[in-house]
Amino acid sequence: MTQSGRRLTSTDVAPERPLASLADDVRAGLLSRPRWLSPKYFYDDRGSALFEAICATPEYYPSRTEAALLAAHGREIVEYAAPDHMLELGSGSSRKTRHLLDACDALGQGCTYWPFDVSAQMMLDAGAELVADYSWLSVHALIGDYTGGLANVPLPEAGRRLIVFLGGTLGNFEPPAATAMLEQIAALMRDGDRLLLGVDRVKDTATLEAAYDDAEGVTAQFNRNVLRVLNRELDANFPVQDYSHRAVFDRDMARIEMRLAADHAHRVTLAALDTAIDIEAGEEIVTEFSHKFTPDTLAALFETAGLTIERHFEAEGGAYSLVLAGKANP
Ligand code: SAH
Ligand code: AVI
Repeated sequence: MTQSGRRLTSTDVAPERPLASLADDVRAGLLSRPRWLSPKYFYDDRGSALFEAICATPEYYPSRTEAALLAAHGREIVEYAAPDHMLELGSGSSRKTRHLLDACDALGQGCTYWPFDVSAQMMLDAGAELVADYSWLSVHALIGDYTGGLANVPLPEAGRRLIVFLGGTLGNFEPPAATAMLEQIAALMRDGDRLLLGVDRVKDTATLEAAYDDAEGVTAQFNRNVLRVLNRELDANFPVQDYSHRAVFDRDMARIEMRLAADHAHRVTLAALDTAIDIEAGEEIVTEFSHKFTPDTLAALFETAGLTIERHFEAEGGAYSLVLAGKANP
């Protein structure tokens, strides 16, 4: 554990089960059809900064819609959950979490904060700002990959827990993995503990596709960033600028599919893998799914995971959902 100031600590969280390496994931994904890459590889320092920039685009409504819900209902959420410890999965910049911390502040609810993210620098920078801004707050940054499981998260035994998973990030899992993730969250919860989950909702195709293909091209840069990560980490030579960004809403699957399409045929060498791949003109690599929910699909997901929805805060027109849940049979 490193200590950078008395109220900010950081710990590496060991995966509970072996995780595939980047090399293994890339071998499996890029050699299969359709070709795919895991979205967790977007988030190096540049990717994390680009995600923040996406949140500031006029088209990407999920972030500001969720922020408005947290601003409006943060106090009620904190009053209801009365957390002693708040664990946030995929916390990123922790920007929206401030609404919950402000509510803790206003209610005199002492609470420790446990952000958990694979993007360490972004989390540590955010943690340093939080301890500077909230004099009562201790931040225990957890560095790791939550797809490796949550059993090794070192939460204190005593005290009520609020587990926070914002931004619609659960939607980046395919349905079986989303259920498994909620089950793992449920396994961390005891009587009186709560989950606060933010998810995006199914809506018209134009709004959804614009949110993932902003006019300024920030999302396109974010998408292509995964190829830069492979170039750097695997000594590869993807011609990054020769891939076009695509974002398509598949209504049957209720998900946005982000892809990168090769503008021309080329051979990519991945020196660290001792492999070369021939990519045809127009060939696509799937880089992210972003599933969207309805009240019914949300209810089914929670029920399967053994969680009961206790409060549901909806944005105008059902654009976005913030859900507070407890364990069905604690
Ligand atoms: N919750 C924030 C950030 C969302 S972006 C918000 O709503 O604005 C998704 C975040 O999840 C990023 O910070 C990214 O680094 C993190 N993340 C993605 N995959 C992850 C994984 N497998 N394990 C841990 N963190 C992950
Ligand atoms: C982090 N995650 C919920 C974002 C989403 O909307 O699926 C990532 C993102 N991809 C493109 N824009 C934003």
